[in-house]
Amino acid sequence: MNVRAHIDAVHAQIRRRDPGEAEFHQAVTEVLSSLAPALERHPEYVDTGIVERLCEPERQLTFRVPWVDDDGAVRVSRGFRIEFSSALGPYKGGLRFHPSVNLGIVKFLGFEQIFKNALTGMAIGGGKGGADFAPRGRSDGEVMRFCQSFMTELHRHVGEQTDVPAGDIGVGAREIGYLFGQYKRITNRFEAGVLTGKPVAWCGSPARAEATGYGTVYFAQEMLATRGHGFDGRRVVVSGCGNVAIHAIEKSHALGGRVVACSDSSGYVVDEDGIDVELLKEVKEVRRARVAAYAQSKPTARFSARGTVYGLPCDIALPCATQNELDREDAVALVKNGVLAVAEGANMPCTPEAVRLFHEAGVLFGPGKAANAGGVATSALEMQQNAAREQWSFEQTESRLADIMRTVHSQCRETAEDYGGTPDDYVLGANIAGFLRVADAMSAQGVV
Ligand code: NDP
Ligand code: 2IT
Repeated sequence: MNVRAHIDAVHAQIRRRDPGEAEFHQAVTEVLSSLAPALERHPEYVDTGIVERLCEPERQLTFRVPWVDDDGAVRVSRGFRIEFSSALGPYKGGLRFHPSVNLGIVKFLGFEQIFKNALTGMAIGGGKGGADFAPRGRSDGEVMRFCQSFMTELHRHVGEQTDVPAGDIGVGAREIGYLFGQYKRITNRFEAGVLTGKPVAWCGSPARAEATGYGTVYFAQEMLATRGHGFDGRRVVVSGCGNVAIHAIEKSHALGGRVVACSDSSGYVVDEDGIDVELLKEVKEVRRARVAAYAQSKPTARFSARGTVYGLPCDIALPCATQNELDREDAVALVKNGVLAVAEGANMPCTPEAVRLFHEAGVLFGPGKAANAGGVATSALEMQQNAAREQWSFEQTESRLADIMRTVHSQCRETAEDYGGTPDDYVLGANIAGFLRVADAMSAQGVV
């Protein structure tokens, strides 16, 4: 069969079978639009239905999560776990707790995770999960009861050799702790490797909390170096102010950049002195307050409830909040202001139109599945440490992370060139390199 017709047929089937899953359709379209050169070179992948199989999760779970709030009222949230692909290892990917979570969003995240995890070169399959539960404004007791109820169902589907969740939006060390405690209680097993992102004090990996943000900056640094640039003296804007954003800011500063803005869903702060990371951590992680509280504590900073960080002049932009947050208008502003590089710390934060504008303008663009792969790669290092009952030093783990990011970067460039693109086409390179590793394993394992 003609490759384009094959890709179109897979697309049509997804649109027919999975109506309304807009983010999943978007993620699939982005990957499939890169795959024609790979399938032309490997017609056996067409004959064995690799693409069609990859677009259908091996298993998808939705479940009721009942819990009792502090007023004694019963609440019912909806939980998800999408076990997308186990071709390369146990399902691996985070849990997102956010009111926007639905099947299409979890499937998009799980689909991306397959290729991201393959790119890291580690033995991890792809999965994702979460719930439409909003931790913001909830007491510790409510979050604990929710996590316990969530794990009471999830425990029968996960395991260190089966499926290994971690954090994502709304799930950090606190939630991982409560989830782990309930898993341990139900199973009567201290199975350290069943979850990653654990605190360093009990079986977590040094540098896991930092890994996604640091890795994104390493990836951006590698892209910039191909044009003789670096972070030193550069103006940087970061969206979000959660786990990924905070550590992206920290590493940008360590490399000599100046991050002048960051945001949350209520607005953004500008601080021409450079964002004070310790203050931001205190605001977000200790006080659990909104980003506006940063501006109230810092005389050089101002808060704006309107507009985005992308309207500010900058050399480097690191979107680290959520999907589709950087749209056409933002991309136009960034290009007009002469941005050199955009690296996605979040998953799919740039709309397809924005990505096209970056390509047309020759802006270096690192797609999330490559640029933010350092988080899950360090999760795989955490699994490795747990299996060996070891704990490495921060320096040793960070140095492994830096090596992995350099390899992901060079793999994207080499693959893009090998398959007819320019080396700067990181989207093409990431999609094909990730796909080939998974497709090769699937071919060897038969039609399963
Ligand atoms: P956090 O929950 O720590 O932080 C999320 C940040 O994004 C917050 O500042 C939040 O603001 C903002 N945000 C979330 N949803 C929205 C929205 N709908 N509109 C505007 N802002 C929003 O999550 P992480 O930092 O862990 O995750 C950020 C991104 O990075 C996500 O796309 C995630 O999938 C991705 N990622 C995370 C990895 C990890 O290791 N944690 C690994 C790889 C990717 P507010 O508080 O106002 O909602
Ligand atoms: O999107 C992601 O890669 C994550 N949220 C991290 C997944 C993980 O298993 O560490």
